[in-house]
Parts: sequence; C-alpha cells; structure tokens
Amino acid sequence: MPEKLHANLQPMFDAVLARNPGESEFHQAVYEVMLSLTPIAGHRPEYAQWSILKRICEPERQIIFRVPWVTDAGEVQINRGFRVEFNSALGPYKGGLRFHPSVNLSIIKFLGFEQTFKNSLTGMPIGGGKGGSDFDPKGRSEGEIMRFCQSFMTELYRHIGEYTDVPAGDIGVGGRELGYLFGQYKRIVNRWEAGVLTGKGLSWGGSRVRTEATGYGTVFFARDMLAEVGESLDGKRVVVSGSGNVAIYAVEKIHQLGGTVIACSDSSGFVVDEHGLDLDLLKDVKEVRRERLSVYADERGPSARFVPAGSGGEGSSGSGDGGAGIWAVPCDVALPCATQNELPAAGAKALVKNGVRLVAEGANMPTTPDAVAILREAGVLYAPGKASNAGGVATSALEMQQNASRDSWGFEETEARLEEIMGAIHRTCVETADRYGHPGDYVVGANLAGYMKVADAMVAQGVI
Ligand code: NDP
Ligand code: 2IT
Repeated sequence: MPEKLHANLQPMFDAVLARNPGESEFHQAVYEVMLSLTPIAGHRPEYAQWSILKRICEPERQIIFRVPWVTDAGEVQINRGFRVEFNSALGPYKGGLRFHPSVNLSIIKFLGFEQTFKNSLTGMPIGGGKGGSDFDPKGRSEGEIMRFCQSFMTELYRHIGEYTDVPAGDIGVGGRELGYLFGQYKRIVNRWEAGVLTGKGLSWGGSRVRTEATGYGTVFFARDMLAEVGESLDGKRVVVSGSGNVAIYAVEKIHQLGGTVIACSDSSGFVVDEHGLDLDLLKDVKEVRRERLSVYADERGPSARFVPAGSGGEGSSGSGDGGAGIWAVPCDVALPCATQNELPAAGAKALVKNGVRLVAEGANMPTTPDAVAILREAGVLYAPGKASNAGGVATSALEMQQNASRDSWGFEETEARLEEIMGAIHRTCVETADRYGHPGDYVVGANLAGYMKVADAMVAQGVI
C-alpha cells in the first residue's frame, strides 16, 4: 500500500489482515477507508477506536452455499453462492448480486464493506450487503441461466426479505437474471413481495431510471465536480471502460451533457471511435445481441478500431502498451465502469501524461491504491466509487419506496430525485473534506462522511 496509516490505526489494520488471511480485495477496501480516517484519528479518537472499527470490519453474517444445477447436456454443475450481510445499522442489508467466475469471499466482502458506506452516503435508510456466485453466464443458454438463477434463489430466499436483506444486480446480473430470481422467490414463498429485490422490470414492480441510474449518477457527480472548479462536460473527450449496464448509461448521459465518449471496453479489449461512440449500435451489440465489442468496430466503419486485450488477459486494462490499455487513449475525463483494479498505476500514469482532468469511478474500487496516489499527486479531480456510483443503489431505495407505497413514478420525476441525491452526496463530500482540513479531497470526504454516520448509529444501538 503506497501510504502509511496513522500510528493509532496501523495495529488495527494489521489485526484485520491477520483475521482475514488471503482476502486481498477486502484488505484493500479496508485500507482505503482507514487511510481516510487519518484526519480524525488524532482529534476525534472516538471514531478511530478499535471497539468500533473491529465491529465495522466484521460482517454481521456470511452465508456460503452450494448451487447445484444441470446443463443442457445433462451434466451436473456445482457453483458456490454467497451473501454477506455486512451491516444493518442504517437499515436492511442492501446491495447487488454478482455472477462472474472470479467471485470469491474476499470480493464479496470488499463489495459489502464498500456498500455499507456508499449506502450511508445516499442518505437513504439502507444497510450494506453483497452476494453472488462464481457462475459464469458467458456462453450459457437461456435455459441454463434460468435454472441456475432458480437454484441460487432456492437457497437465498430464506435469508432475504423487504425488512431483512434486499438484493439487486451487479456484474452478470441484469434485468433477465432478476426476473428469474424474482419468479422463483415468488413461487417459493407464495406471496407478491415486490420489495424483496430491486432492479425489477417496469411492469412487475421496477422503478423507472433504475437501469440508467448508476451511469447517469456517475456523470451527474462528475459534472458537479467540474462545476466546483468552474468547468463543464461540454466539449470534453471522455473514455469509459466497460460496456455493461453502468458504462452504457454513463455514455448516454455524457452525450446528453455535451461531452464525447471516444472509447469503451469489455474483457476482450477496447474500441476507439474518434467520431464518438454510436450509442444505438453499442446498445444493440451489448444489450440485445450480447456480443463482443469487436462486432461494434466491424459494423461501425472506419472511424472505429478494436484493440484486443493483451496476453496478460486483464481485459480493459491489459492490452500491451505497458499495461495502460484503454487509459492510453488521450482524454479529459476518464470513467472506469468495468470492475475492480482495472485502472492500475500504468493507466494512471498514461492518463496524467495525456492531461486528464477528472477520474470518477462508476465501478467499485476500479483504481488501485498506487494509481489513486498517482492521480492525487498530479492534482487530478478524483471521485471514489462509493460516492460517484451511489446513484444505482439510491434509485434502488427509490424503488423500495415506490413498492412500499404501491406507487409508480414517472421518468422525469425519478431522474430529478436521482440528480438531487447525487448533488447532496457531492455537497456532503465537499463539506466534510473542508471541515476536516482536506479541501477538494473527495476520498477523505466520502469515506469520513459515510463512516461516521454508520459508526454513530452503531454506538447508539449498543454492542450487538
Ligand atoms: P455488467 O455485467 O453489466 O458489465 C460489466 C462490464 O465490465 C462488461 O463490459 C464486462 O466485460 C466488463 N468486465 C467485467 N469484469 C471484467 C474483468 N475482469 N476484466 C475486464 N472487463 C470486465 O456490470 P455492471 O455494469 O452492472 O457493473 C460494472 C461495475 O459497476 C462493477 O464494478 C459493479 O460492481 C459496479 N456497480 C454496478 C452498479 C449497478 O447498478 N449495476 C451500481 C454501482 C456499481 P465482459 O462483458 O466482457 O465480461
Ligand atoms: O454496487 C452497487 O451499488 C450495486 N451493484 C447496486 C446495489 C443495489 O442494491 O442497487
């Protein structure tokens, strides 16, 4: 880790390392929060006490289960399912489900830990949780995906509920998978409980804008950061990594606000399109046909070129140019929207060399600690995901509100709520960073504000 922790905090971090061996992503997420506690470790020691930190770093409940299912060819498959119910100080556990072959307990714990502070920042009454499976949806038939989702829910259903734990989507889990999950839940419990999952389809309890919310929210946040220093997105060249749910709607909002997105990626490589991405074609290739990004370049014509991922296999970050990948494409604004640790030091150096002005995370923990240090050192405006990508879960909380009141709001009204929430998170970050002597530091602002609210609620509720 690039920077040393405050002397009071280092032994606590060492204890977390010893207690959770081998969980590198979880260690990284805890380190990033503990580093931000430095400004209060001296003069607000009540927040940096081990009695609180040791509880915050320990999930309330960790569920690991077998997910058996049968392929189209009749072969029995076993996957591992996870749900980590991290913290319920502020409300029912809330957070997505990820289906990706890389999923393990460390990844689910880092995501649940981050989610706790992100959800706190939204101002909505939601605790933190995360789940998923090492199931790989790629290349699976519709029938296989449905059977997997049904088997996954056959165990998960007993742990979730409107007042207990409310899952949603994440990598590999979108509208299709949520439909199969909700259907199986309803069949098992024999009740219509819309509030048990968010990200549902619009005709069966979903909220308008939930599909767009994470990408739109990230761009609203980036716009507010630029406005803070008297700039705007108008005319900016933007690189967005990923081409899934978050990336696609980040591209859409950037184009609506006058910027031009000139590159995006998937795990097979990245595409550079100097005329600006054709969003209709991108949606058709990725959302409808579920194709690789090279198909976009083939069909777009001469303005677009596809750069395959390098032999390092790191997808959006590893394509042979010193590890910089998509981040070697010169831009003013970079929005990492694919996955954790996809923006390494080499990428940050390339961005800085090419004069990037702002990096805002649409993904969770996409920037490595080394890369964060490089960006901050160079004075690049930088927003951590727990602030900038909070629009997705905030709109999930709006979906819960609509479900609870059996209501359904219009698109404009819901988007206005999202914009207002992102503006409030932005102000909270700026004011908190100012108050604790780190003006303009969104990492300190987001982590301190998110953390202190959770810690206060935990203290008020006693040692439970
Ligand atoms: P999707 O599954 O819709 O898209 C993920 C995108 O990232 C795809 O383009 C995928 O490429 C790429 N990707 C995933 N894993 C890797 C990898 N290991 N290497 C290279 N590329 C990869 O997921 P989302 O868009 O929903 O999620 C993206 C990020 O945003 C995640 O970090 C998620 O946790 C975070 N997030 C999501 C929210 C939501 O509401 N969905 C809310 C807040 C954060 P390919 O298709 O080739 O695998
Ligand atoms: O990381 C995230 O915030 C999400 N995947 C969305 C969680 C949610 O419950 O909407």
